[in-house]
Amino acid sequence: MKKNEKRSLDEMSIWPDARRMIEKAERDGVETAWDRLVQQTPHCKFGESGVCCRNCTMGPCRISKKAPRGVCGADADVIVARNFGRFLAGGAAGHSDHGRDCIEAFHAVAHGKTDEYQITDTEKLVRIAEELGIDTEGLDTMQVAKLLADEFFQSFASIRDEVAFVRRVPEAQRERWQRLGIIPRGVDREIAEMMHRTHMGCDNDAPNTLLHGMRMSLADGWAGSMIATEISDILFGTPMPKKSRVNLGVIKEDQVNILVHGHNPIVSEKILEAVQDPELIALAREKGAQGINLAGLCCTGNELLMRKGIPMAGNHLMTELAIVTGAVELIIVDYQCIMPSLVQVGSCYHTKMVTTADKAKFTGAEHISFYVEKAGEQAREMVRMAIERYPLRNPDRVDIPAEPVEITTGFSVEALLGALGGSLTPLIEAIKAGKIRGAVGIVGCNNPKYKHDYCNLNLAKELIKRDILVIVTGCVTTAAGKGGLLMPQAAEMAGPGLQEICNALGIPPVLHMGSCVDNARILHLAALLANELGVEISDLPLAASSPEWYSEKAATIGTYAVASGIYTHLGHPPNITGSQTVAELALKGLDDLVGACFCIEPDPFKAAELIHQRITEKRRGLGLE
Ligand code: SF4
Ligand code: MSK
Repeated sequence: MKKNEKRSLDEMSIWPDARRMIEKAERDGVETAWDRLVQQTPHCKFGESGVCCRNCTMGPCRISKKAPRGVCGADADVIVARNFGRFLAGGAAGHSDHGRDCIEAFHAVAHGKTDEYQITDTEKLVRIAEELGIDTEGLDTMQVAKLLADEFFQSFASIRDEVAFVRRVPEAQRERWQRLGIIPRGVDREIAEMMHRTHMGCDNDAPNTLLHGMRMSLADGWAGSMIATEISDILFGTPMPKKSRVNLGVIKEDQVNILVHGHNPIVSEKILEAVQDPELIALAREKGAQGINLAGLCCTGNELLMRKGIPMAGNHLMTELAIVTGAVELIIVDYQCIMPSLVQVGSCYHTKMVTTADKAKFTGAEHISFYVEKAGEQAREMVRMAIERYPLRNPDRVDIPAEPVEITTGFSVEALLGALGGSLTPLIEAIKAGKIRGAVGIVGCNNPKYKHDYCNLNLAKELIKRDILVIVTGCVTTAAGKGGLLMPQAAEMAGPGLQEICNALGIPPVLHMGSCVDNARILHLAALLANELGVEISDLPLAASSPEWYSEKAATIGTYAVASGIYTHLGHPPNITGSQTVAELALKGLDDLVGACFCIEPDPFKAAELIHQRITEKRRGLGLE
């Protein structure tokens, strides 16, 4: 894009609800991400290729042909690897700090410090505890929970040689990691070590920095994220298949609308309880509304959708547009992927934003420091705040642009096993018979540099046509849902083999497996399949993709997928193209080391072909072609 080049509406988003709200935003004088992208374009080439270093005050240094080394002597390889290492550290820290917050809440429940939350899935609690070597014989629920909370805390520290869930990884793969020196130890240790290595004068060997990038990302996938997922299931229930709805049409004109946004379900689960409080519903009626409507955005939305079937208003690029409907009273956020602009967009309407995490305050928003000990009272306070704002809504500025689309959600690993009759055998048989050629996890975000959801949706459609089962998480969920792919009837769009299996099991060809941290469910499923077949994950006909990614977390997810042996497609490269060494390692060299690498392809149809080829190679390797 050149500077000041504004794209047409059709080029901005594939969705009618988004386009109508972008037009309304323009009319209402509201600036959106698409406007700001124009202001920021063209982007700095040094930054884009990763060769700008700000790691010390002898610089900042920018590498070019004329100046191939920074003041300290670091070349493009070192600078790109360090920048990428820190980028990955941001992602690993985000997921893992979320995981830590979950352990703290779980610890508080186990130690009786709060009765605001309960252990909902005791069967899973005991199963996970036993899986991690805890002897549960004769212990009551809270005793098991205390031991499991301590065990999880250990995965963040430096005291162990490996994080707890490494035991899920196939033996041969663990040996490979051992040889490479990338078995993840404690999450905090790996992140701190990356910050240390990338300080001026430490790790000045790009491949060595990248190896640690993989180790740290593995700590995210197999510990920080996996722990977040497993604890959330234990506290709030393991997701099971259920129906819900998606798009801006889930916002209701005649109700008090509350949107929850961010990633961690600890706040939003209590908001869900509060909106069902009869006193608050009566108060909403007093104010003239028909009731209180709760809907989700991004991954907090995914958490509530998976477990409770709460409808999803939209993904990353829909967050500003949801407010532009003029019908949202309150947006309650926790952390990650929340555009700071939401405060300004809200101020153009009557929408108030409430922040709840002390580590994620937004200037201009109201802050409520959320404590698990008084979660219920605080949640009710927020819902009351939303109700009080309902009379401030201007009906003339309300436009809810779509009818909701039906979706099916809730495919945890446990739910999938349930649908398969309790074992992976039917899935493995279908893969062996070629009815399902393989599986691909399409994960991640939106990015206004792309036509919104064009790649997310078309890649999923193209893969299912080729009999490749698709699993979605994060913001791709909304794309797949709006495109009708999350319903069993979507089997009609799949190839004949996948269609037959979906029809037999009554499942859609695209399965919703959760939020960003729930990519750990995909890792777990891959490990179960590999263990069942006695191979490494890298031998399986699997791939991952993040077509429209934007965040540090998405890069870390991609890196732990690759390091775990899963070929990973990205729509565009991270900022590493300024180093041939780093780029070649990511796109090729890693294949020899960990059995998988990245591939870059902005066109979803070409990407489907690349993924298909890779899956065919893997099938051949297993003697299935
Ligand atoms: Fe420049 Fe080296 Fe300092 Fe980076 S660490 S800013 S390359 S002198
Ligand atoms: S919210 S990381 S935009 S998926 Fe998880 Fe969506 Fe990507 Fe954030």
